This record gives sequence, C-alpha cells and structure tokens, in this order.
Amino acid sequence: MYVAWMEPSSTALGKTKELIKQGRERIGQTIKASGSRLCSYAERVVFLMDRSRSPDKSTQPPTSTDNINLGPSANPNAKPTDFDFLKVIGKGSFGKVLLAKRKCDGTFYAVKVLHKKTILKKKEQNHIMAERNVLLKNVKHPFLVGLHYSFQTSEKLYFVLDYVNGGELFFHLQRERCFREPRARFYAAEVASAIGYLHSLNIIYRDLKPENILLDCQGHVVLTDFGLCKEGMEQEETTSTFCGTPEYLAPEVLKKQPYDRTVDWWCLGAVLYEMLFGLPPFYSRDVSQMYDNILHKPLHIQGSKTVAACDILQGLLHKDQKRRLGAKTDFLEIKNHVFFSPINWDDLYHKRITPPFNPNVAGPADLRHFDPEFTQEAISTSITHTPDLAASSSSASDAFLGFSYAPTEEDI
Ligand code: ISQ
Repeated sequence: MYVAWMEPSSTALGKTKELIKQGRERIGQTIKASGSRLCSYAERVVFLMDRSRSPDKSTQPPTSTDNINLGPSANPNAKPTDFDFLKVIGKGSFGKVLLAKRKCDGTFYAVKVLHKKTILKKKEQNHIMAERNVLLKNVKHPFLVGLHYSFQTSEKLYFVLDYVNGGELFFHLQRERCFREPRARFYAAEVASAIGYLHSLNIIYRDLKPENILLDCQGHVVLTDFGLCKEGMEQEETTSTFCGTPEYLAPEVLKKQPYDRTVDWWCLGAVLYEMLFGLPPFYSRDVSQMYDNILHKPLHIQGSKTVAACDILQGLLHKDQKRRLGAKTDFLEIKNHVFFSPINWDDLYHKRITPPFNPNVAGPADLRHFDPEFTQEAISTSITHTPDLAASSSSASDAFLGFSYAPTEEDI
C-alpha cells in the first residue's frame, strides 16, 4: 500500500501556492529576544509537569516521559489510534498540527502533536508557572480555536482542536492584494473581540501574526494559536520576554523593553494596516531597515483612506505604548473608536453579522485553502512507512487528492 502524492492540478492552485510562498519568503526570519522562547497555549502545559504521582521524583528535574497535568481538557481514555491522521496542516517549533478524522464518528479535527522531549528542553525554567497556565483557564470565545480535549502518550501531547478550513486570512489577502475598509473592519473587529476577551483573562496574545488568523468555513475569524500568550499579567505589569515574526513587532518589543497588553493593539494595527494597504506597516525588504522604520519612521498613510481609518491606525501604531490606543481602558477604547462605529459588538460576538467573504469550502474535509507547501518533506517517507495511513487517506474525500501530503509515523 502507498500514499499517493499528486501535484495540485489547477493553474489557480499553482498561482495561490506561489503567492503564499512569496508571502512566507517576504519576511522569513523570526527573531528572539534574550531569555525568550516560542511556545503556544498548548505548549505551555510543560509548566504543568505532574510530579505528584511520583513523589520519589519530586526533587529531580522532570523527564520527557513524565505525565503532564493537562487540566480540565484531559481525556484519560483518548489515544492516538482513535484517529486516522490524514495530513500535516501546520508546523511549529514544538510540533505539528495534523488533520485527523476520529474513527468512531468520522469527525474532522486539527490535532496538535507536541513532543514532550522538545518542550522540556526549551522550557525547564518555566514549569514553575503551572498554576497560571492558560490551559487551566476556561478559554472559550467564538473567534478563538476551540480545544475539545487533550491526551498524552509517554512521549507526546495531543490537543484535539477545531478543524478550521476557510484558509489563512492572509492567503485571501495575498490573492486580492488589499481589502476595502468594510471587509478589513469586520476582520479587525473579530480579532479585537478575541484579544479583548484574552485580556479580560489577563492573557496577552503577543503573537498576532498573519499565519495565526484563519477563517472558518463561513468566513469568521479564528485565532489558532495563542502563540506567546503571557498569562497572569495584571493591568500594570510588564514582561520583557518575547519572540515573534519581525513584521508585527512593536517598538518596545524590538528594543527588548518591558511590554504590556498594548503590544496586542499594536499588532491589531499592523494587521489592519496590512489588510488596507497590502503590506505591513514600516515594511522594507531589508529587515534591519524595517526595524529602523518601526523604531523611528513616522507612520506613512497614503491613498484614499477614510479619516477614521487613518486615525485608528495612527492610534494603534503609536510608537509610545503609553499613548497607544488601548493604553487607558484597553478593548473599550478600540470598541468605541469611530472606525468601528458601524459594528454592533453584540451582533459581532454572536456571529450575527454575515461575513464579507465566503471561503466556499465544500465541507469539513475540503482542504482547498490550505498551503500545500507544509508537508513536502514528509511525502517520500510516508510512502514507504505509513501503510495504515494510506488506507485512511484514500478513503478521504476527493478534496484531499490535490494535497496528498500524508503524515509520517514520526508526526503522529
Ligand atoms: C485548526 N484548523 C486548521 C489549522 C490549524 C492550525 C493550528 C491550530 C489549529 C488549526
């Protein structure tokens, strides 16, 4: 048995693949400030290494096979063989996100698989933060990816998440170059609503970047990764650890100065700017020039944008975090800005506003908006090493055929 890999066939697909590639290459570099590490809300479970069941070990450092307290989402009966793993749909520094079909009911999920070993190596210092872990908070919001349950093997952690298949917001943006104000406003409002909610739980998102903003099958925003959420930040607190994609880095982050929740409002400004103009604010092909622009260059707003749009961008992208829109009353200030006056926030939260764009996916198995680039390297090994996965892949809908990138045993 084998897993077939077929080139995406249509010209349109080829073009969009190229667009994504260009987008990714645009600024491929990730910078790290000293003492920082990249991790997501799920990855933070390493802080929760459960030493209680092995008291003899309690004075020794945690090992990669230790049990981890996965909080209220833990499902002790779940196991990897409950799923057919079909495709790799995302990659991060700690693991991969796989499209999976649960065998018992045929439901599709995005399963995030993290290696305990990798996390441990990078996270030794942080397990003391256990109690403040995002996983222990009941984080649930219409525009944040839903966590159904989690489980573990001796080597790995598994997070069973909503599968969101409308594609990356920026996949659509790159196809269209830029969005008109009403469309940009809608996405910015949904993102702001999610950020406001996280802030209400004292969570800073920190890692708002293009690839973390997906659309669901109806066209609503879903933030997938509370990437660098720094939980437990009180109103006046700051922190000086950060890691992120350079294009959306706020000046205080670049300067490795303490930052607070206003960093998320900067990122919202950057997302909004890119939606309206097609490039990040302060953009330069030369990354060091871009850093310089972020730190010193006044925001340049060209073209025929409304006064309200210009004003909110100036407010959100204020270099001085203390004078940035949101510095005083957080989400309330954003909500009340004139740019968002057409938005009824209650309707927005309850998804009563029809999205400006319908991703037109055929169903939950439709992968047309996913980046075929993700799993190239997994293909050859999967052909020889995953006979049981081949069966599951071939039984999936035709929508998969153009993107037959099967996960390897190593992924699962
Ligand atoms: C859910 N659906 C698609 C892609 C994803 C990537 C990361 C996390 C969750 C996801």
